[in-house]
Amino acid sequence: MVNEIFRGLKKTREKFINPLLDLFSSGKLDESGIEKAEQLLFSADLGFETTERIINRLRDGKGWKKDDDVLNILRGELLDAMEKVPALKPAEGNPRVIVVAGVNGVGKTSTIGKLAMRFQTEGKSVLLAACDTFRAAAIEQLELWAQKCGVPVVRQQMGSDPAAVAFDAVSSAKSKGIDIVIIDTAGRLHTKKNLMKELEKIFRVLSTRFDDIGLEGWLIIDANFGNNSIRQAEVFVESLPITGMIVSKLDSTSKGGVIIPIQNKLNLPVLYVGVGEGIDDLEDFDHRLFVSTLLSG
Ligand SMILES: Nc1nc2c(ncn2[C@@H]2O[C@H](COP(=O)(O)OP(=O)(O)O)[C@@H](O)[C@H]2O)c(=O)[nH]1
Ligand SMILES: [Mg+2]
Repeated sequence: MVNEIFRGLKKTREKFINPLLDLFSSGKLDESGIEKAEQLLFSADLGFETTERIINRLRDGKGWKKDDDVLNILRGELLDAMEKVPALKPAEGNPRVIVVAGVNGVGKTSTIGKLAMRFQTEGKSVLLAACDTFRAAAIEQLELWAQKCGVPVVRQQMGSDPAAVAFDAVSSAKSKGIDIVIIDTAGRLHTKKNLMKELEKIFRVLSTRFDDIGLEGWLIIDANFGNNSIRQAEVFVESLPITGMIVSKLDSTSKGGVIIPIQNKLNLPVLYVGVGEGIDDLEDFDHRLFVSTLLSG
């Protein structure tokens, strides 16, 4: 079976692992070869620490290395880096309430549609909350995804208080016995400070008004931003109780390696990856599968 993460990582593999293997199969690993390897690793956005460790290991062996040796070194270092990251502990309580955050355009609303579909196929009932009240189009876009999945949406007028919409949504989910509420949020307001205040308020209102829900914050990160996404993500993680991340658009970038420094720098797990624009284009993130796919040339 061809797994979808394979398709998602196609561009990253083409740009990074194939040239790397070409480099080593061509013969001697001299200093200029090592420099080229270093550039390739940097260009895949694996992050400074992991790149340096791999380069040091390649230097250690001195001279020529076979493809297999290089692959083993890469595999070992990449797995090591990923295994340091803690797994998600889903919050206890009912319903499970997932606040989805991230900058404008990263794929929050689409990912929510994909998650709604997935949770339903896992036998859970789902309700969506349209808390990006900054743009009318955002509410309509969420409604379209909800229709595709056949799940209810709680919404108010454009410009209404997102925390009030979130409160209504959780109240409605409780009265209907719904398992999971997914909250869509704005990625852009007049200022970044306003955005963080708005998101903080959603968490604050939900956690003070409902003491029995399982409240989580998931951050969506666009893989296309590469290493620049890390600073962006830190702003959210510093202000909000983020517990897990989803990396979107793995299919449209050669920077898929960025998942490694994203997890390490933020010390948070990547839960799923987006591999396309369709409703089924969301894959569980399994770090072993990720590494073996990345290195399968
Ligand atoms: N190729 C690709 N495009 C995606 C993926 N996820 C979202 N998109 C696209 O990214 C754009 C912005 O998505 P949207 O969900 O509106 O982002 P939001 O502003 O964060 O809510 C849309 O055109 C989506 O179709 C993905 O995994 N792969
Ligand atoms: Mg949106």
